[in-house]
Amino acid sequence: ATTGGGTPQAGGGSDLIKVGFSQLGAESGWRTANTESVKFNLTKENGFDLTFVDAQQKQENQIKALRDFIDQGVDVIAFSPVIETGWDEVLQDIKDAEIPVVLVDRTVDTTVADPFVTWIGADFTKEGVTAGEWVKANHPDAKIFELQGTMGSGAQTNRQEGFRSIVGDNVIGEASGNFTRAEGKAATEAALAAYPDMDLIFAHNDDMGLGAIEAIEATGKKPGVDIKIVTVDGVKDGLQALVDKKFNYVVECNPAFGDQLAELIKKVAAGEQVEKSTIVVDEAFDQTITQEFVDSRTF
Ligand code: GYE
Repeated sequence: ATTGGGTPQAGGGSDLIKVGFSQLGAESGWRTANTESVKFNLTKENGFDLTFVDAQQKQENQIKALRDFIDQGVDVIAFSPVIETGWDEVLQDIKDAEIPVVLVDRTVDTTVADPFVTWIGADFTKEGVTAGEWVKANHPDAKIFELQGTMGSGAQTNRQEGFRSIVGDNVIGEASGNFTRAEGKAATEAALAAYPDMDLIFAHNDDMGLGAIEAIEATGKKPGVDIKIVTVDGVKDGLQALVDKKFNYVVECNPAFGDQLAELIKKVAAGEQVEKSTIVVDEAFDQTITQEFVDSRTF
């Protein structure tokens, strides 16, 4: 409740902005850092009454959380959709309840008109292109295995599309590792057997690349040398692997945009005009980064 000039509002009793945030999970270092950044910025001191719910990478959990937010009559709903489709009904219900939606990180594909007020996240297609261009310039004959993120997520479909627009002809195999270290390892074990001549892995995130390192080392091969590894995210563990020369190239995807999110939510709650999208700016790193740089990384 933001209006009323200090008069207590029904149910709220304060001028804090009631925000329901549905996080999709805790699958990766990126996600953990993103959650920390959200919680660090959406505090009472900053004017927010945050309800945070982790969906454990299950869409049904997310839909339930969103319905609970409608029932609670929050001022703003923010959510990171685990996959792109399947939101039509709940988005329509949120719209009917006249609760503004701020889409965070991943994207939706829906038939609902104007399903969200604003979206903040990274340009996943560009991340894939950046990775592809590095491969094309440095390993033009690479035989690539693509370790995909959660199938049907914006981060997977768009990174794949961007990457393949540059080096699609070099991709000899693909499998999903669901953005987790354990599944990335398992998928790489299977790939090492199925595609013995693969010599480069493009992993859609650091965690799956870190799982791939374990699988490669278990066969006696050298990650970063016998099998090159290119990833996306640039969380501390990923950059450490780059300094250790087990990763070859990392395209950044910065998770620490909770401050920008807080500003957006404030404006949306106040009914102010906001940009339809906010792109979080990313860099890319190769093996020339220093240990000091990695040590100073905050996520
Ligand atoms: O790259 C990955 C996480 O949606 C950008 O999700 C996010 C991705 C991120 O699991 O590590």
